[in-house]
Amino acid sequence: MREEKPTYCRICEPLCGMVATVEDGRLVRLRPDRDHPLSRGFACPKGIAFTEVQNDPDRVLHPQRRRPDGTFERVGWDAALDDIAARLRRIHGEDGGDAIGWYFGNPSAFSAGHALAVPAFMLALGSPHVYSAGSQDVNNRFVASELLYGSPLVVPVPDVERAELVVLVGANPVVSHGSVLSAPRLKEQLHGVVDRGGRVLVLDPRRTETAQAFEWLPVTPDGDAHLLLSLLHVLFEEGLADTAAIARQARDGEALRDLARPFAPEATVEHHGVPAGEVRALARALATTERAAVYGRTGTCLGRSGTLTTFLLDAVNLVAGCLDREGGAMFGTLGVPGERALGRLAGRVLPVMHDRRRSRVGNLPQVLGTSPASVMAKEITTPGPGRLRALFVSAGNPVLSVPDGDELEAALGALDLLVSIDLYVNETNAHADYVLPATTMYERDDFPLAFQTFHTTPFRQATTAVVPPAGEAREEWRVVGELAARLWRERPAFAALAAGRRALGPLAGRMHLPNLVADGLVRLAEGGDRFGLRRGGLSRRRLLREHPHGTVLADRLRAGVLRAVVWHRDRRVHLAPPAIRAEVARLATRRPDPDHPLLLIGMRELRSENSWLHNSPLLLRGGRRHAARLHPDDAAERGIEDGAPVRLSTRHGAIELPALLTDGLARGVVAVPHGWGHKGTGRWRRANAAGAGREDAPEGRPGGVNVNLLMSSDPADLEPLAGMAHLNGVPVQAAAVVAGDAAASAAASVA
Ligand SMILES: Nc1nc2c(c(=O)[nH]1)N[C@H]1C(S)=C(S)[C@@H](COP(=O)(O)OP(=O)(O)OC[C@H]3O[C@@H](n4cnc5c(=O)[nH]c(N)nc54)[C@H](O)[C@@H]3O)O[C@H]1N2
Ligand SMILES: Nc1nc2c(c(=O)[nH]1)N[C@H]1C(S)=C(S)[C@@H](COP(=O)(O)OP(=O)(O)OC[C@H]3O[C@@H](n4cnc5c(=O)[nH]c(N)nc54)[C@H](O)[C@@H]3O)O[C@H]1N2
Ligand code: SF4
Ligand SMILES: [Mo]
Repeated sequence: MREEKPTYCRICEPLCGMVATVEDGRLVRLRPDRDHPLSRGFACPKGIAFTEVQNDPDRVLHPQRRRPDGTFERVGWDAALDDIAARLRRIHGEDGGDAIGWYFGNPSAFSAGHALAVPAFMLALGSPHVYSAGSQDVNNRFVASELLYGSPLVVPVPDVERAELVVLVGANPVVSHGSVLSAPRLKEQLHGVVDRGGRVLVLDPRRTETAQAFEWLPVTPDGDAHLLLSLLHVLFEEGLADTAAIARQARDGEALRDLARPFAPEATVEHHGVPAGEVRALARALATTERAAVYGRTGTCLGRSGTLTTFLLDAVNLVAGCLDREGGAMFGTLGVPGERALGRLAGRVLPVMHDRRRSRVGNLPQVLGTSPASVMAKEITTPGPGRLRALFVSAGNPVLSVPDGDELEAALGALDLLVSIDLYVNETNAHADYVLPATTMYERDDFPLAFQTFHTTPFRQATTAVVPPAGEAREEWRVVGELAARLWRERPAFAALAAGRRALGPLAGRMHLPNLVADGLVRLAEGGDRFGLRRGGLSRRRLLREHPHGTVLADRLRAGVLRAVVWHRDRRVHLAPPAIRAEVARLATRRPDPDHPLLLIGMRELRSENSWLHNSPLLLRGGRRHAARLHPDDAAERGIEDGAPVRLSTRHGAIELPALLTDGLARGVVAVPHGWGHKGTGRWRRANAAGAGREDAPEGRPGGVNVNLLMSSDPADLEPLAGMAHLNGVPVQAAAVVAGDAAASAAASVA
């Protein structure tokens, strides 16, 4: 039987509508959904290629247990879970919950069940060892929000569809499709700004795909904090600040002005490289354009001052009069009655607020209940109470995604238990005692819980599984539930769960907790039926039945909601908290590194998703290779030739990969994509072989190299407020690899 089922893609944040063709229970094709109100027939190559992930012969379909010789053998679910639980009980008995940890990777955010179950499990365990991709991505955004608005979850999104000026700082939406904002067809919307006579300005060290389509203002990596302070300086000192907005929306405007005073654009140009005249012109444009929005993403998160930088992005929006205004930086709301009060209550009872706990190693603050993943290796290897002995990794590949993967890989060997839930054997769980097979996004009911307030057009869509789980794949929340039920003697919360399951009997197996949560949210939120109080309103079931392609709740975001969303008691944005003042002071301690005169930045590729789509033939077409982008003049000075191997070294490590010379970079900048380095430990056969490059190119490493071997996991090198890894603007040296050295240094980069 052949069926077409509307659903949505969950690889990245626009959540594009998809139509899945299913034949006899097997996914045979994915095509963009023309009837999706927002994506309207758009999908990118990754989304289309997902059929190949779904049906990949390299997928893990049955629980795998490590044999003493390091290979895996198939075991039954019950045997696996019983043994894992027994070993957890032993570790818990010896060292308590504090010895058990969990790292959840990026795809977990796209699964309602996963995102709910893992934090709940770890909360019940009481363990501080909770880690996520967030400390390599976005945790600084949450801390900045808490400082500004009192809530980590209040995050502005740019109202691109009504803006006349959009300033993109360290974001490349033409490739990334937007992040911490959900808007399919974002590229088209940006073109719309220009078509209306407006401007889109891209502040980036690389002339990215987005910069090529719009106006490019090259910036020096990690200079954004200085640049934004200079914008504030000009806004205040030239009398351009929107004093009415500051008086209405904020407190401490004067203190912010004092903070920005020493940062005249002429004094900061050495840090950001943007001529002072252009900084002044940009400040004036922001102040005089009615509808303007400044937006930043990973390029502003992964430097040395990510929290400060993100804080300043919002501060510039506010001071220029663009915050909570149509066409500016706006706030999405759920529309749940008593949203602010409920949020504040949740903030009080759940350990989500900033700095409720600190890491044992490095004394770094937790963000949304998670510690910096950069210290995970040392948490395993540093003896003493609270040492991490058992680790779960779900939907993550930290050996490739966090600083110093070699250190982490070695540390994993010192664990008493490593369990992974994944689609594949990757570079991380290759070292696991158990690899448990996860369902793909098309094998589960779902609702994008984490992204509801990031839609630039208020929107709801839910989906049911379009195909049954392949093999013995299971959803993460069910695995977590099975474990919790087996650990009922260990923690009261688990005992309650186990008792509940027993009381419900066979009914328990049919209860779908994530669907119940999604239903509750849909019904209480804007457009919902409020459990019968609002006739014709939405429930999850009605959403599925009557709006299988999703439904737009309102044409646009509402302006003037700030007082309703800010959690601070005074309902104002706080513009100069002590933590931010300290971060501004810390800028003065920055020193150039003369031994490593270039600056390394990251970049994303259209046909990759971090580390995990390199096994798809469609996405590897055309002989893709992993390469370091260098400016021709920087290369010439060092005798580096296009296509020839280059050795990059930092204070922390060295790698070798082919050079790709391009003048689409600011001078002094080197750009390398992350997520490569498939060196054969993982079981994805094509990924291991990929990345060797063009037929005629000199040897690159098959599978590319792990750029994060160049990054520091030293707690002293992490950003102090959010524990962010320093992955952009890293001082680096580049050298041509001399023939004959090649073999030796290639060995070095593998070691
Ligand atoms: N195709 C594709 N899409 C993806 C992903 C993928 O791997 N592939 N990953 C997804 C994920 S997990 C995320 S978090 C999002 C990220 O979404 P984005 O942040 O939009 O994606 P990036 O391409 O990393 O863009 C960051 C930009 O910052 C620039 N940059 C680097 N350092 C600096 C700096 O110091 N200052 C400034 N101003 N700019 C700097 C880089 O050159 C780059 O262009 O993308 C998501 N979408
Ligand atoms: N140098 C540098 N490093 C970076 C970045 C950078 O810009 N520069 N970006 C950082 C960012 S933004 C991110 S988000 C991280 C990503 O870092 P991680 O989240 O640690 O790693 P991913 O490569 O996204 O790996 C995701 C894993 O999840 C699996 N998976 C996919 N779908 C599912 C599912 O539904 N269930 C389960 N259980 N597993 C699934 C995949 O098979 C894969 O093994 O990398 C970070 N690292
Ligand atoms: S842009 Fe992201 S959500 Fe849309 S189809 Fe591509 S991978 Fe899927
Ligand atoms: Mo990310």
